[in-house]
Amino acid sequence: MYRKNLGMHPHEGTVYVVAGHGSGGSVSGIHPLMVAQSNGAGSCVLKINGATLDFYSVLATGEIADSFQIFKGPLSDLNGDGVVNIQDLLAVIGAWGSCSACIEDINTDGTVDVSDILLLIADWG
Ligand SMILES: [Ca+2]
Ligand SMILES: [Ca+2]
Repeated sequence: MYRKNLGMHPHEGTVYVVAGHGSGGSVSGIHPLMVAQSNGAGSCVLKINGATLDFYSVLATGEIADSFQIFKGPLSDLNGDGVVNIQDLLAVIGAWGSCSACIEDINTDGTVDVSDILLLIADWG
């Protein structure tokens, strides 16, 4: 699952996919933005279900060469289950106080406190 860095706003963050599946061939070098590359023939599949996007790089043999998942939901959904409920609230309470780069610090001000609970309550459900 891709979870963007803390401190980024809802419209920030990018995942790049270069989907150039062809008939294979030779490729030399790697683009600086690319973490990995594959020369195998195949296709890319996007499966979108509600707030979840699943990406699969499927080779011609049917083998899944790579995959990732993006969940686009409220930051208050700390466990990524698609709802903001008591489990997320308990996680905030459990991380109460000074907190550096933790997901419970919903407003990313360096402290888990009542401000984060108010944001969580606003996203409840
Ligand atoms: Ca949740
Ligand atoms: Ca906070």
